[in-house]
Formats: sequence, structure tokens, C-alpha cells
Amino acid sequence: MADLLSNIPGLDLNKAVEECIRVFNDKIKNMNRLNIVVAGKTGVGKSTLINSIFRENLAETGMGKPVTAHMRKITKEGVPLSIYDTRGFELGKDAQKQVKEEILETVKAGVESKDINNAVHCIWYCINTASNRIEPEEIEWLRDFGKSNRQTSVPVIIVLTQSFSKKKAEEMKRIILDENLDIVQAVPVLAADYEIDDDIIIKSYGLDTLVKIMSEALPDELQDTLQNLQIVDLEAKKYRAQAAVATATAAAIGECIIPIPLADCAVLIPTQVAMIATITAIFGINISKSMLIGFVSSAIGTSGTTFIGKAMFSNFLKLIPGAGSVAGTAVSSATAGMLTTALGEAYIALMTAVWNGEISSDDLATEKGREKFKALFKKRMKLSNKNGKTK
Ligand SMILES: Nc1nc2c(ncn2[C@@H]2O[C@H](COP(=O)(O)OP(=O)(O)OP(=O)(O)O)[C@@H](O)[C@H]2O)c(=O)[nH]1
Ligand SMILES: [Mg+2]
Repeated sequence: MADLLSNIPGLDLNKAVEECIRVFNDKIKNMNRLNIVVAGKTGVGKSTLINSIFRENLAETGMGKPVTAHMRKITKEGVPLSIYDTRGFELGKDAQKQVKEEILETVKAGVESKDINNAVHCIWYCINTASNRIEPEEIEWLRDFGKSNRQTSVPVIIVLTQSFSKKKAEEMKRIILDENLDIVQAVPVLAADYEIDDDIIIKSYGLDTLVKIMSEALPDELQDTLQNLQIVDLEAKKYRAQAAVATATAAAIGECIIPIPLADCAVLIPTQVAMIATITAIFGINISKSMLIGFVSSAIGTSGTTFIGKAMFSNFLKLIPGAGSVAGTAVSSATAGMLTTALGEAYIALMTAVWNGEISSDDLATEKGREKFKALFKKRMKLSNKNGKTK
């Protein structure tokens, strides 16, 4: 297989891997920025929520810089997210009114900029379920805010934090929904496990639901960003990554409508590179050159034992009498599509394994890591064959 690849002029894997890292870095740099206002009284659990949903422990490291009297903007280099953390909700009506004005001004400034990177995309209004009650001022605040927000219609999600008791949370949710506020939904969450006793621990829950509900309220331009940032829903990442594989597969098919000579198949590389970079960005994992080279060599293999290896053998080598020269073979759209899907699915399997901690990105550069990945990959492909699909 290594021979096969090296027989294709212009196909330099080392260069493709470097290109992939460049495209990935560009992608992260140019990703649309997600901007969220997180409102609610002190101690409700805003920081805990932010750190539990998004990568990089944002609320701990970046204390944020004050942007208005009652709002700090939390950002971190390389993370396409801004959190507007509010203060002062507990200080009474005047302060609450000011917070409202400041949020509305920030929303308005975003709209006027006509730049998706400056717009406020969502508001999380946090209410502590454990506090046992909803203050009438909070309902009034939400109603007033809804009126002023009618034109701008930034989605507002009520987050019922510290919902140790699901029963109580459901009660609170019903009371809120009965108010007919202009909100997307009220979502009970327990952001971090809650230890009642050494042997009684309530597991965190609801974070994936919050991410799903927000995702439905966001435009398509922010979906990759959201997946890059969130750390609570692996299935959502996989789903989004599979969409990227479908897009790349369609592109590869299009590139080979007129079968291209194998000698020219390096023209397919940018599509594959873009797909790998997009999947990596969706998983929010940092890739290194050694990791990617590890992936390519274990996915394609040198002996044709892997899925992609087999696909290449059956589609290229078997067509070549004597297998002496491969340069004359043509790549059909079916072959190009199948290889792209296989590469994409293999890469999603790899990212999932890294995500689950079954393999570390450093591991991949080692022989042991490659063996582990091959085993994982084989298991996965067997499962997919049983299901009759390559998912
Ligand atoms: N176990 C557990 N503790 C939580 C949860 N949410 C908040 N807490 C605790 O409640 C306290 C306040 O949480 P924070 O996240 O700091 O609240 P905040 O809204 O950011 O507070 P301010 O920054 O002061 O406005 C901390 O001691 C948290 O550990 C949760 O989901 N589970
Ligand atoms: Mg905080």
C-alpha cells in the first residue's frame, strides 16, 4: 500500500498532513464566534454551568474584563466563545433594570455591527432550583426583557440550576411555562455532581439537553462552533461530523464525475484535508502532525488489512493487470466517494476514541497506540458491516 501511494505523483502524505494542520488552525481562527449572555443572581451557579458545558474552564481562568457596569466579558485565546457574565441581580430592582438596559444595549450594538461575531446569540437566565422559589421580580424582569427583545428576538433560555431534586425542578419549570414568557424553554440542570454524603452522590444531568435546545435556536453558521466548544454531548459531535463527511463525499463524487486518472488523484486531497480539519474542529481536539501521520498510516495501513486499505486494493489494484503500474487506472466517482466516506468514518472513530480517553493523541504517534487504534477501528467496522451501513 505504501508503494501504491508512493506511486502516485504529487501525492505527498507528509505535505497533506502539514496542509491539514494549517487548514485546521485557520478554521479555528476563522470560526464564527458564539456570544452568550449568562444572567442570574450571585451564587446560582453561572460559573459552574459555563465550565461544565464548554471546554477550557473559561469561568475559572478568565475572570473577564468589564464591558459595562454589570457585565464582564470572558474570552480565551483560541476559543471561539464570549460569555457575558452579569452581576448585580441580587442588588434589587434598580440594579436589575440597569442590567437589563446593558444587555439590550449589547444586543443592539451586535445587531448594528451586522457581524455575526459581534451579535448576542443566546441568553441563559439562571434560576436556582435549590432556592425553592421564583421571585415575582424575576418573572417581571423576564417579561419586560421579552418586550424589549421582540424585534431583536435573541433566544432566551431559562436554566434551572442546582436541580438536585428533579421533582422540584419540574414544578419550577411548570410554574415558569405557565407564565407564557417569551422564552425558548426552561431547562433543569445539575451542572456538577452533588455529594450529599460519601456514598450518596447525585450525578449531574441536563447539560446535553441545554446544548440541544440552544443548538436548535442557533443559525447554521454557529453549529460547528457550538460543537467545537461543548463538552457534554458526544453524539451531537458525531452527528455534525457525519454531516461533514457527507459534504466531502458529495464533493469528491463531483470531482470524479469524469473519472480522473489515478496519476491525478492528488486533486482530491484538498477535499479530504478540509474534511479532516472540519471533523477535528467539531471535536474540539488539538491535533499534532505525529498524530495525523499515525492516523493515516493505521487507517490506510501498509498491508491493506484495514477497511480503507481493502477498499483501495479492491478498487485500484485488482483493476490493474499485473499491478505493475497504477498510474493508468482511473478513479471513478463511486470509488472517490467510498474512500472519502471510509476516511471520514475512520477519523470520527479516532476522534471518538481520543474523546473517550481510550487513546491519547500522544499515543497515536507510537506503535502501541496505532495497534490500539487499528483494533478499535476494526471492531467498529465489523459492527457497521453487521448493521449494513458504515456508521
Ligand atoms: N454540586 C454542585 N454545586 C454547584 C452547582 N452549581 C453551583 N454549585 C455551587 O454553588 C456555588 C456557587 O456557584 P457559582 O458557579 O460560583 O455561582 P455563580 O452564579 O457563578 O456566582 P457569582 O459568580 O458570584 O455570580 C459554588 O460553591 C458551586 O460549587 C452544581 O450544579 N452542582
Ligand atoms: Mg461566577
